Amino acid sequence: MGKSLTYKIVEEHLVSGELEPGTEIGIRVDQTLTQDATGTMAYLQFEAMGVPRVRTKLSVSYVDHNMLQTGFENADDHRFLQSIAARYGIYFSRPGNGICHQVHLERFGVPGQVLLGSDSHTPTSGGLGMLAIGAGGLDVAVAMGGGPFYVMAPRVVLVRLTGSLQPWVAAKDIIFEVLRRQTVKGGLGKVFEYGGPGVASLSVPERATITNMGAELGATTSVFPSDERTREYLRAQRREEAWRPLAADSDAEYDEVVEIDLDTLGPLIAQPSSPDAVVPVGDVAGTKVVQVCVGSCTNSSYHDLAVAASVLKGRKVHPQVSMTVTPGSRQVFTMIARSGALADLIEAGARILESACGPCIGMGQAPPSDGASLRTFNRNFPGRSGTSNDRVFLASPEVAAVSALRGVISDPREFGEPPSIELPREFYVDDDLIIPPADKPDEVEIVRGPNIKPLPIAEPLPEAIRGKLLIKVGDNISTDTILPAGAKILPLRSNIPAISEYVFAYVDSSFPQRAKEAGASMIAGGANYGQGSSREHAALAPMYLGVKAVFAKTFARMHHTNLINFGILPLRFVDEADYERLNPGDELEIPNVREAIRNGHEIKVRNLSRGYEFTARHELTPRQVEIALAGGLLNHVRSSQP
Ligand code: MIC
Ligand code: SF4
Repeated sequence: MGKSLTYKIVEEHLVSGELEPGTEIGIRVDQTLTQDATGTMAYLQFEAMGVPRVRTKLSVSYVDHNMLQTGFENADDHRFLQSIAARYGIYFSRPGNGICHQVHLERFGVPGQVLLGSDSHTPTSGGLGMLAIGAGGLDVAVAMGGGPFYVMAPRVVLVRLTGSLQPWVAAKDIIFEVLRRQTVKGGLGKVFEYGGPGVASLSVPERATITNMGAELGATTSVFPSDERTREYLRAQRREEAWRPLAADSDAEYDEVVEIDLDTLGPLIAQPSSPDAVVPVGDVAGTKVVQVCVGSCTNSSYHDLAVAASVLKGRKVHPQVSMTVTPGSRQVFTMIARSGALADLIEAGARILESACGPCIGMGQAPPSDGASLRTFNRNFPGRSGTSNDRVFLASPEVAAVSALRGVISDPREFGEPPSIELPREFYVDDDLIIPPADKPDEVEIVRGPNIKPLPIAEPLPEAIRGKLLIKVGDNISTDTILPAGAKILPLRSNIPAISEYVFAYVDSSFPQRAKEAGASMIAGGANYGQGSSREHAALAPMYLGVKAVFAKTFARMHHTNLINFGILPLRFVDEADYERLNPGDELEIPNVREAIRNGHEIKVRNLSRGYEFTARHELTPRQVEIALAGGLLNHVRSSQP
């Protein structure tokens, strides 16, 4: 039987376990990336491990999220990150150089290598044939120290593309179609591997849009073959030597096959407030929009911005619409400036933002009350834009640009001739904003501002856990709900005591206070609890507030790992009726929990307030049981050091 591309790359990197779906494997990591909002913690953790220099082939630290400098915090963090990078052998991509995923694709991604990044959209580099996986900062810190990355051996889904994209239909519509069919829960434990004759028609930036937004499936990652298009892209980046051809065997077998005929695919749109609430654009055409944003790591390539510019050229953005455009990198910014596309955007009335995440993470440009916003981004979880009760639609740059002119959501096929964009044969290459590590690392002083507080560490798991159930939430709760981002909260990412005041801020602002009063507490959630971002703060801050266990119907992959890494037990309801029976305020007890998690997967939980017992289940691997017993990964790593 032939092999999938995914398994070929995994096999080349396998250091422990067997390729049996659902069992844990350890893989060697070639490259890591961090961004500033997760990076400060990741580097504090790396420092705590006492490793003198990164042991990867390449590690890059980006600054792209916390860009607004409304106080000293973000600027201080940037200096800390720059000094840490110089000291420990890490490349530092300065603020202004671009969004981590876009820059990594352009300048560092290597087909066939494994990339681990402390950001859920790390799979962007899967567009180049990398196995690129998002994880919590602590897992990335361990990988920087030379440790393997542990993950469940995935099931592999072939997304077989036939035909070619029709005018006005974009790569974004392909991933929307996958999301429409598979939903935000459908990707758990799976890698989405793209193949079929339609692949050759897609450029690397288009492929990267698809693998980027594959994160919204909850998938482990997504990957494209490395072919002549990949070679062409790397050549344009003056990195052809990084190319190697990679593909699945022609007789490869897959766990599942999804067929998409590009000839029949039309423009799609995700409605508020979930990336899988996908319908044809025509279904919501005519809906008034007051904001249109083009950018984010999903759609900020030269191609994306050139498409928007060519639609807007010689026309004006609708007077009721505020339109922003964000180039994904300095490379893209320079290229649209040189090609004239930037002038077309400015003349049309678009507001040009610096190369960063910006509105995607609520760093400015929160939409007005009751106004719909249309964005080319990847996520529209409730409140993520920075406005509560927001109404955010997600769509391609084509749909966004046409809608910005008309002031209402529009099917671009009614607009006329589609833009025809040729990718330049050579991209603008200038790595001056990427600072290599210091030649004399011992002389580098780490700069620590007052916002950088020491890492809180959990206690080893006690013999029994007892605590109050503080909150019960529904299905698909994202980490944006557990610990929101945005311009006000993000600057506190390196200060856990301060950021913990915002846990569940938009759904129950009394949570932090009640958690502190309770001393020990628990949380109950529905299916796919903790979807979305990799932010380990959504585990760290609850841990700091005394949360000991989270019960849920199912967990999203990264959050499940983050909870274990920070000493909180993730437990699944065996019988979903037990979710219904629990009430906030109930006093719960897990007796003999240390013994119970060692001896099996079933855990008895007592509801002391209402006098009944129910069974929950843990899905920790034997290695994770040891981590949980130690009170988290840092304790575990330390206790296993000689
Ligand atoms: C996001 O898109 O939600 C983020 C902000 O990039 C996060 C990381 C973070 O919370 O810092 C992610 O995707 O992992
Ligand atoms: Fe940044 Fe948005 Fe991409 Fe996250 S999804 S890395 S916030 S651009």
